[in-house]
Amino acid sequence: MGIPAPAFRRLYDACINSESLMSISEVEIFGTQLETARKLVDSNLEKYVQFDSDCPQLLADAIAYSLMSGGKRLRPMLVLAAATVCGGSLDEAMPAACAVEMIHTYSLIHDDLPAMDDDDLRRGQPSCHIKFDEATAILAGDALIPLAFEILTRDIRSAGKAMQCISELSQASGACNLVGGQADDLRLQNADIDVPTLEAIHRRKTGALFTASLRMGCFCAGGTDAQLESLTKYGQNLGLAFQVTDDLLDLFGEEAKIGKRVGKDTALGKRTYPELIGVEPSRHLASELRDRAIESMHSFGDVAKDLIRFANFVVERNF
Ligand code: GRG
Repeated sequence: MGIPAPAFRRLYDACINSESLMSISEVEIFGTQLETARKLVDSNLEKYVQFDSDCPQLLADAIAYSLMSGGKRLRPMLVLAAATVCGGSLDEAMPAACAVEMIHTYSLIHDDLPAMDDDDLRRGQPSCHIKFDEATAILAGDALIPLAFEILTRDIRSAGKAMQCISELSQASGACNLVGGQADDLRLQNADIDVPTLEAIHRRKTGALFTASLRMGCFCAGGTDAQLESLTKYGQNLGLAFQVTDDLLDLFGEEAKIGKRVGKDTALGKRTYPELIGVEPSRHLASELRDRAIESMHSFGDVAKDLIRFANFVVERNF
């Protein structure tokens, strides 16, 4: 093995430092796949942010700054992996992979704004409104939303599949999911909430985009209803496992590794799983949700290996 690329290095550290369910060779394989997929997604995203001269340079720079600033590309990877397990190609799923990353990036830009979570650091770099200014950051986020739907409309070759993806992504990012989850997250800061309320926030704020990524991959590949149902279950459990892990990282993570401020949730009065149910029960819950996600992959057989590795990675990551 050569010198590991940064994301691979961090994955490798994460797995050998913990009681990993992945063997070292599995980590090596998955790490290489992660890097390869990330580069492929990045090169496609890069093409989508070449605007013509009607787009003001400052706006184009802010969009490219946030989109190309080294995200893990987990949602695009889910799109591509779901398409693969359903027998489709990476090419036909790539527009959906890029579109979901654009929606995710817009949500991060807006989430970092002073009116929301007021964060000055994102992906290890100054947040968009710190690097540029608040108005430019709002507009950069705004511009990513129609761009995502433009790509789905134009670049998914079958009109039927394009419609399925547009419907899926618009629902997952709308008032009853991403935006609604965010609204409740802000509204309920410092409130005395219970576990079902916390779960409902995360299901909408985080889980919906994970699930939509998998479902879009399935649509692009022309998957069956049974495949769609299994991928949906996987996404719902994985989305929550991701969030419980994120809460633990907010407590125990290292700023340099996770690329954002540690302890921010508590400082903002946000309720987290460790706070509501305790640290060890949170770790246990994350593993249980991961196991449930993996269980729904069994019907796919060997071809679902990547999604199983992915689920292990989500709860074992340290970034
Ligand atoms: C502004 C409508 C709107 C929504 C914002 C995304 C979001 C909702 C809030 C971000 C705060 C947060 C910590 C959410 C929990 C999970 C999450 C989305 C983490 C970031 O996703 P990663 O780890 O990020 O995939 P990268 O940088 O790797 O893309």
